[in-house]
Amino acid sequence: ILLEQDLHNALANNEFYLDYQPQVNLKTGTIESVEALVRWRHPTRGFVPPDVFIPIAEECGLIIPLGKWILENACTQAKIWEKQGLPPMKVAVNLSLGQLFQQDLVEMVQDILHRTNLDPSFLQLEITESMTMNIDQMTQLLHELKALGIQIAVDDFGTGYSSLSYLKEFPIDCLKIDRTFVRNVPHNPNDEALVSMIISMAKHLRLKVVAEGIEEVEQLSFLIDGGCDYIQGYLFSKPISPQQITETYKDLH
Ligand code: G
Ligand code: G
Ligand code: MN
Ligand code: NA
Repeated sequence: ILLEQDLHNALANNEFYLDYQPQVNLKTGTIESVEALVRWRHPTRGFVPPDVFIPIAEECGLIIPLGKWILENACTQAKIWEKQGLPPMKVAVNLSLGQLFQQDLVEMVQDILHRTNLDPSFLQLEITESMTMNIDQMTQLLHELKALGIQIAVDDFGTGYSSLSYLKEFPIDCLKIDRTFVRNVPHNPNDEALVSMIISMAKHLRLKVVAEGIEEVEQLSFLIDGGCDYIQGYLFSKPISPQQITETYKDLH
C-alpha cells in the first residue's frame, strides 16, 4: 500500500529513469538495438526493482501513464542518439499486460512516434507469452501496431504456457529466448536441445532470434555455433545509462 502511494508521486517527481542494455549482432559484432529498462530511485527506500513495482503499477492502473512515459522517453532518447551521430540503433520497449487493454494504445504509439519524429522501424515493442489475451484480439492489435511500421518481439520465449500456434497468427519479427534456458548451456543437454530447437524454429519461421542473459564465454560459443543472431547479457554489457551508451558507441561506425 505504501509503495502504491509512492508510485503515484514518483512520476510527477521524476523518480523514474531508463537504462539501456545493448543487443549484439553475432555476425557483425555491432549493436543494432538496445532494450530500455525502467528504474525507480525511491527518495527514502533507494532503488526499487521493476519486478517489484511493475506488478503494483499494473494493479493500481498507474501502468498506463508510466508505460506512456517509458515509451516517450525511449523514443526521445533514440532520436537523441541519432542526432549525436551514433550508428543506427533500434530501441526495444517492454509492454505490460495492462497496456494491451489500453483502448488508445495504437494511437498513443503513433502519436509518440510522430512527436519524437522517430522512424517507426527503429522501435521494437516486446510482449510476453504470459500476456493472456484472446488470440483474435491480440492478432488484431499486433497487426494494427505493425501497420505503424514498428517491430514486435516475443520476450521470455519458452516460459509461458501458451501453445505454439500463435506463432503463425501473430505478425512478429523476433523471438527472445528466455535466460533460464541459456543459463545452463552448454552443461545441461536438455537446455542445449531446447535452445537449439528454438533457434532452428525461429529461422524456419524467418524470425530474428535473441538469446538473453549471456554471462559466460561458453554460452556465447554454443550460440555462435548454433546460428543465433543476437545476444543480450552481462557478458557483453549490463543495462547502462544513455550517456554511457553515447560514450561507448559514438566512435563506432
Ligand atoms: O531490468 P530488470 O532485469 O530488473 O527487469 C526485471 C523485470 O522488469 C523484467 O521482467 C523486465 O521485463 C521488467 N521491466 C523492466 N523494464 C520494464 C519496462 O520498461 N516496462 C515493463 N513493462 N517491464 C519492464
Ligand atoms: O523480462 P526481460 O527479458 O525484459 O528482462 C530483462 C532483464 O534481464 C533486465 O532487467 C536485465 O537486468 C536482466 N538481465 C540482462 N542480462 C542479464 C544477464 O546476463 N544475467 C542476468 N541474470 N540478468 C540479466
Ligand atoms: Mn524484455
Ligand atoms: Na526475458
